[in-house]
This record gives sequence, C-alpha cells and structure tokens, in this order.
Amino acid sequence: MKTLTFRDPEYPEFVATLNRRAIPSDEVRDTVAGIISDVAQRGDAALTDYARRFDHAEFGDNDWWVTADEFKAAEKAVTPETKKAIKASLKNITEFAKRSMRKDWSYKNAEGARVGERFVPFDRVGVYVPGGKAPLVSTALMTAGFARAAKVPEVLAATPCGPDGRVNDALLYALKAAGVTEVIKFGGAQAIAAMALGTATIRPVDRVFGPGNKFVVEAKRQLVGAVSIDLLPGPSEILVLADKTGDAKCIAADLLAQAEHGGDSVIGLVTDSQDLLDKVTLQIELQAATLSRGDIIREVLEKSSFALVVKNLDEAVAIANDFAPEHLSLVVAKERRILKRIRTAGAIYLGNLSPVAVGDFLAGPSHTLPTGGGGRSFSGLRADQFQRRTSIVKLGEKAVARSLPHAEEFARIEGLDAHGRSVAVRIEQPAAEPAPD
Ligand code: HSO
Ligand code: ZN
Repeated sequence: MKTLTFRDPEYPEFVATLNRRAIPSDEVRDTVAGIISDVAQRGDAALTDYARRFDHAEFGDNDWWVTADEFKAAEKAVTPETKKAIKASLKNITEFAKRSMRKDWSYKNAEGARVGERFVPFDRVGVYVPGGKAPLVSTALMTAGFARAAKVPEVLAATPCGPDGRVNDALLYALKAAGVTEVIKFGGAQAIAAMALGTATIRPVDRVFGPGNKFVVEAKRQLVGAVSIDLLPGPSEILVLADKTGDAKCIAADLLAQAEHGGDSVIGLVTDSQDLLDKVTLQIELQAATLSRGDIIREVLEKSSFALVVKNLDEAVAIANDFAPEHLSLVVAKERRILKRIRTAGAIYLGNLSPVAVGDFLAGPSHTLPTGGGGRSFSGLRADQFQRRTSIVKLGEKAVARSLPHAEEFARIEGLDAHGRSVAVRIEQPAAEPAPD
C-alpha cells in the first residue's frame, strides 16, 4: 500500500495523480474498434469465434441462448437460502426504483400553452453482467431489477459462460427473478457490440446497461450513437475518509472487500490520524491473510492502493472530490458537516456501521456506479434511465396569439420566415372568398 503523509516531499505530486480522467489506452481503443467492426460485419460468426478465443466456449448454430430448461434446472439447483437472499435484495431494489421513477407532468407556460413531459419504458434494453472472476449475481439484480421496475417489456442479458457452456445457477435464477426475457452467453466487447448492433439471431436493443472490464467499458463508449448507454462503470473502487473515530477493523474490512474484485480496482484511505492509519495497515495485514482471494487482494494492495495522512479534514474533502470515488466511506465525528461538502462520489456510506458490501448486495441503490474519476460527470445507475422521455406541447387560440409576436421576432432574427408564417397562419382570419364573377 502506498503510504504517505502530507510532510513527505512526494506527497503533492502523488495527490495530483488522484485527480483522474479516464482515457482509454490506444491499445484498448484499437482492440475494441476491431471487435466492433468484426461483429458488425460477420455477426454471429464473429461472436462464436470470440467465445472460443476468450471464453474457451464452443457454440454451434444459434445455441448461445440460455434455454427454458436451463432456467428450470437453475431454479432447482439453487438453495432456499440463495433464493431468500436474492428475493430480499430484489425487494429493496424494486422499492428504491419506484421512488426514483419519473412521472408525467405538465403546466401552462407564460403564453398559456400546455407543456409537459411524458415517460415511457424503453422497448428493449440490454444488460451486461460480468462473469470472469466471480458470478456477479447482485449485478444482475441491480441492472435488470431496475428494468423490471420500469416495466421494460424486453430485457436481453449478456454474460459469458464457462468452457462447458454453462452459466452459474444462482446468476440464472437471479436474471429470471429480475425479469430478463432473453440471455446470451457472450461476454466482453463483442457482447456489447451484439446487443447494440444486433446480428442475424440477436435483435438489437435501444440502450445498453451494466458494468464490465476495460474492454466492455470502451465498447459501450464507442457504440454511443448506435445506442445510448447508462454510464461507464469500470473496476470497483473505494475511498475511506476517516478521522480518529474510524474503526480500523471495519475500515480495513471495507478496503479489502473492494480489493477482492481485483483487476484494476483501486482502494484508498485518507485520514488526519496517523494512529488510525497505522491501525488500519495492521488490520489489513491480519485480515488479508485469512481471506480466500489473498493473491488478488495482494496484487491490488501492491499496484493500486494508497493511504494518506492529510493535514486536516478540509484537505481530505478536497482529495475526495478530486478523486471522485465510486464508493466513499465517510467515518468522521462531524459527519453532517463533511457530508455536505462531498460532491463527486458515486455512493456514500456513513459511519462505522455501514459496510459498502451491503450496498453491493442488497441495500437498494444500484451498485452500478461511475469509476475512474467518472463521478465528476456521471451519476450511478437509476431506474429512470430505463424510461424514455418525450416533451409534449399543446396550444389553444389564445396561446398562439400570445406566442406570435415572440415567434415572429425569433423568425426575423434567425432569417426563417416560414417558421414565423407557421405560427401566424393559425390565427389569421380566413382570406375573404373572391367574389364570383
Ligand atoms: N463492488 C462492485 C459491485 C459488486 N460487489 C458486485 C459484489 N458484487 C462494484 O460496485
Ligand atoms: Zn463489491
């Protein structure tokens, strides 16, 4: 773990690196562009090639779909405890979603025109559920669960399968419980391309959702325009901002929890208490030794973790806002005061008793959150992102008359007289009928 105090000469330079802008490497960009154009040109054939190459999965003709029998078998295979946990999470996700859905509204504007907005669910969406190191069952719930709450009729999920062509049973059960209507066993950038562009067998979707590795994230970025996307959620992150009231055991446990996602995950601690930092460091050592993903965790600890002793909490707040963490755990005596000043975190967890893992699994908000500094520009996934919005305008005679002078003035300024005419024509007296000869 990179550990520095504000007195270290290296400190300012290191702190400056924490203000991140996620720019994909040329290599990732080129690889993904190649995959997208291959899927665009060769469709299903390209998908089966990539599945062979990346997932070591062999597909025959059009057999990449999870079948009704596989869903049934998964339902039988999962334990009652698994079902209970999935249902508990889904219940919270659904309740949370209900409260964030947009509702139709209208009002009369200054000229008396009725204007408003109407919301309808997208017709068909795609959700990506990463496979790889862990079957992210909760991710299925925290994307598709919102789609169900928003009443999206068609939800296509994509998730990679193992070399045996199977998808984890709990994940299949969760996908079904969250209301997905189709599942393809493809992963990576190629799966995003398939959902966005469609192939001979896969109908394209209107919007693509979900987190993934750097190739998945880059594919979403490159395909904006063909589809819309939710946000660009990459590898997990946590920043803990704590003063001496922080519980070292809990803080270390939270840091290790996000570190076990591995890959390019980033974990950090910012505190004004050297004593807390020492205790957290010790706890990390003690706890890491007992965890099953020790190797993955060690790699994150070596490669992308930091602990900083700052001069005061003002500096800690500035660092947190610069870093824009996916998760911020805030453990300070003056919680309300500091909370008000945090502006860029994807999700905030308050106090020693709020484990980020409860948010990861079941609290209600989606754990699909901006990473890599994206919190400055994006917010976490919300159920209303599954709704399409249309504005509506209706004028009566009076509203036309009152709008006309302004409209004619705009038409004059913009040199668009047909626009002006199209308003005036609504209230002109009909031209007198020419007198018969
Ligand atoms: N921490 C991950 C979400 C997750 N954790 C899924 C466990 N399962 C990104 O926020
Ligand atoms: Zn997690």
